[in-house]
Amino acid sequence: MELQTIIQKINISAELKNIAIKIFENKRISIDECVVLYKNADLSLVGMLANQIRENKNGNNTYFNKNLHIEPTNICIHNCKFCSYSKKIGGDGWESTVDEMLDTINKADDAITEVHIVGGVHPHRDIHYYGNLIMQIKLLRPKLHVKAFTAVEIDFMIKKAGLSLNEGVLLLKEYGLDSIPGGGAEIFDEELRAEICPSKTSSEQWLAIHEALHQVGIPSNATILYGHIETYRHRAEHMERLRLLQDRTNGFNAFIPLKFKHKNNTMSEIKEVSVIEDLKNYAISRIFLDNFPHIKSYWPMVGKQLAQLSLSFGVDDFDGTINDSTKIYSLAGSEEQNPSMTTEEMEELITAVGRIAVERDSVYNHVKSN
Ligand code: V47
Ligand code: SF4
Repeated sequence: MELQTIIQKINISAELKNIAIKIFENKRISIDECVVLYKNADLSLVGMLANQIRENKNGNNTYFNKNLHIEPTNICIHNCKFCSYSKKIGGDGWESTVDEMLDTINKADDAITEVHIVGGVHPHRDIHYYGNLIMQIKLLRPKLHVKAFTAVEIDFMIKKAGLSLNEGVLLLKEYGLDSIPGGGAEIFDEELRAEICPSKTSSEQWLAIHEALHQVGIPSNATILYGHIETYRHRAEHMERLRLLQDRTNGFNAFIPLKFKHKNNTMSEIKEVSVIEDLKNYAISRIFLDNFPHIKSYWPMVGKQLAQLSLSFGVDDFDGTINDSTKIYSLAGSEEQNPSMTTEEMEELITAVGRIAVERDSVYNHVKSN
C-alpha cells in the first residue's frame, strides 16, 4: 500500500492528515505545523514520514567516518549552565600543548581521515595559536581533514585579534581550516540563551559566522541542544532559522540534535527526556529540515542502541569511530563513557538494521561501502 493511502486510512485528526500529506508530497512544513507534529503526532507516524524522506535523500546508506577528537582545553570564559566540563583559568582544568596535540595525531591510525577539534574558549589562546596548530597538522598529515572550532570559539578568536568577520574567516581558511562542527548553537531563542548560556555568542552571530564560512567555501554542521527548558515552538523556530540560512548558502552538511544530559552541571534538577522523545525529535528534524542533506545521531552521547534505532527515524549519519578521544560528554553522563568503535562494530550496528554502512570522508564522498 502506498504511504499516501495509509495516511488516508489511519485514524488521526484532519489537521494531522493534511500535514502528513503535505510532507508526503515533499512540501515544506511551517513552524506551526511542526509544533502540531511535536504535540499531536505519534512516533509511528513521524517515523514513517521521516523514513521516507531519509530514503529519498540517502537511500539505505548510513554514513560514518574514521575520526579522532582533540579537546585542546576545558578552560573557558563562558558559564553555560548545562556544561559539565569547563573550568576557569587558575583552577584544575587541562591545557594541551601544540606538541601534545600533534603527538596524538602522529600516533593515530593511518586510516583516520578527520580530526575534530573543539574545546573551551581559553582567554589566552588566539587565532594565530590555533591557526598554527592547523598548519602543523597539515604538515604532519596533509590529507587529514581539519574540522575545528565551534562558532563560539571562532567568535572569540576573531574579536581577540581585532579582525572583521570576513577577515577572520579568510585567515582561518588560509591557515587550512576545512570545515567547522555544529556546536554552540544550543537553542537560538535569546531569552532562553540569557537563561542557560548568558555570555555566549548570540544566535545572530552564530548564524553570521556560519554564513561567512559558507561564503568562502568552508562547510559546517548545525546542532540543537534539546530536552531542557525549551518548548516545541523554540525547537521549531531554531530549525526555521537554520533552514532559511541553508536556503541561501547550502553550506550545511548535517544537523545533529544533542539531547541535554544532566550530570555534573547546574541544570541537574531537570529530568532527561525519554527515548521516545529522542526518536520523535530525530524524525521531526528530518521532516522539517528539508534542505539538509544529513541528520546525524551522535552515538557517544545517546549510546549505540539508540543511535541504531534512530536509523529508522530519519537519521542517516553515525558520526565517526572516535577512538575514545572525547571527555566532554562523558562528564555530562553520556551513554558511552569511553566512546570508541572499531570499523567492524560500526558496520555491524548499521547492517543489523538493514542499512548499508558507507565510510565517508568529511564532505560525504564515499570512501568504502559495505
Ligand atoms: O554546543 C554541552 C553540547 C555541543 C552538554 O558537528 C551538551 O559533527 C548535552 O556540537 N548535554 C558541542 N549536550 C558538541 C557538538 C558536536 C558533537 C559531535 C559532532 C559535531 C559535529 C558537533 O555539546 C555544545 C553543547 O550543545 N553540550 N554540554 C550537555 N550537558
Ligand atoms: Fe564553555 Fe562550551 Fe562549556 Fe559553554 S559549553 S562553558 S562555551 S566549554
